[in-house]
Amino acid sequence: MSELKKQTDRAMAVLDSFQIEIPSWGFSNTGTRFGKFIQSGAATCIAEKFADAAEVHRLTAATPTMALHVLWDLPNGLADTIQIATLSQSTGIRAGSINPNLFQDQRFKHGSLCHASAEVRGVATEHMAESVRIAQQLGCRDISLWLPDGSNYPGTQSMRRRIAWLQEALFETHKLLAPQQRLLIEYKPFEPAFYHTDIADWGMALLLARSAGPQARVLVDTGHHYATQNIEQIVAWLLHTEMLGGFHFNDRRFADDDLTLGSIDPYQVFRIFAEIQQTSAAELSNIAFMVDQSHNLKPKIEAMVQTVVTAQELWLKAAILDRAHLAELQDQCDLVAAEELFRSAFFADVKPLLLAWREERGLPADPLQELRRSGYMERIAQERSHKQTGMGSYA
Ligand code: PSV
Ligand code: MN
Repeated sequence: MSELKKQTDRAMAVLDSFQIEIPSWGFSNTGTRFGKFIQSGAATCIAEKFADAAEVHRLTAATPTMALHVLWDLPNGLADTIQIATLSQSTGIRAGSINPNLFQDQRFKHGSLCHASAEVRGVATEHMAESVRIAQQLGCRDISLWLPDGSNYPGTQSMRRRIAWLQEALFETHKLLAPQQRLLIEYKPFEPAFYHTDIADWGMALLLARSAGPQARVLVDTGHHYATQNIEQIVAWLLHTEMLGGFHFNDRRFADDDLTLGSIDPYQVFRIFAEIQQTSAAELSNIAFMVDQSHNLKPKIEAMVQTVVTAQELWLKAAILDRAHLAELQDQCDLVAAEELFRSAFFADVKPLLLAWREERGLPADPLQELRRSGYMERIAQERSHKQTGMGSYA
């Protein structure tokens, strides 16, 4: 078999198995804290979110699941799972991770699972339980928790007592998981609180996951780090300790900017992917790849397709890295040769391989161009423009 044929076959398998979950909130009108720009084609209901997700999957064949946020997508909780299951059937898009929402209820102003009041902690813990029930009803593996709790001013909260409350709540939630389910714990060092957040970094998330129980793992959102932090090293540690549950991908320059994956620093995504690809296929299936972006300025579906295609390209670049050769060069401490080998995979043009895969799988050669050609965006803009009610202003 020729080298080229071998490489192409391998690329086919790599792309076949690469799937990335897209978020329901990436299709509706969202904004910055200064305001919203309303898009006439933005999804206005859960049915439209499923339709848009199906369009992304039709074009890329890489997004069979959509993450759901409980209060945004299932405002009536468990009762809404019937509608979700029907939409899932009709669109072919499965419900993905279930995201509890502990940041909208007025009672959570000073915290949810970490609130000083046992009564409020109880309300939050019950929301976690409802999220587990929703996930069970929909056959979803992951309950993906991001905790907005924290404080803005030194001395106003006991960080220490809050650790214990949080451990207890996560332990209680973990008890409810079915055997194949997981609790993913996402960390973030800022926002909405700015003095301390209760799960500020991967170390805290790891310790909390450990104390919650064996089905808890850490979720890495690439936008949730201090500037210059070495995210691939965090990934290496989490892989090594078998505690990596998944990712929320997005790009940033400053904070949690929600920019398109790879738009600012594609090399960082490559480095993360290269780290992940050193794991076994079994371990890989335990890592949930998800996008956490909601585009305020770019057209939403275009931005999502652009994201997925970029992820596929970078994943493929990481896959063609000659790992065995790299290991030899590392052992020899041949710095320049090792770095060049690493960089050459990043700079390789994988577009022909992606194109070959798309042709073989009967997919559009250029998903973005096909999206424009299909007229989908014009159609939804026409159908939905009169339904856009979102307020544009901040205050
Ligand atoms: C918080 O910034 C976060 O990353 C969490 O994952 C939330 O669920 C999501 O964003 C909401 O947009
Ligand atoms: Mn996130």
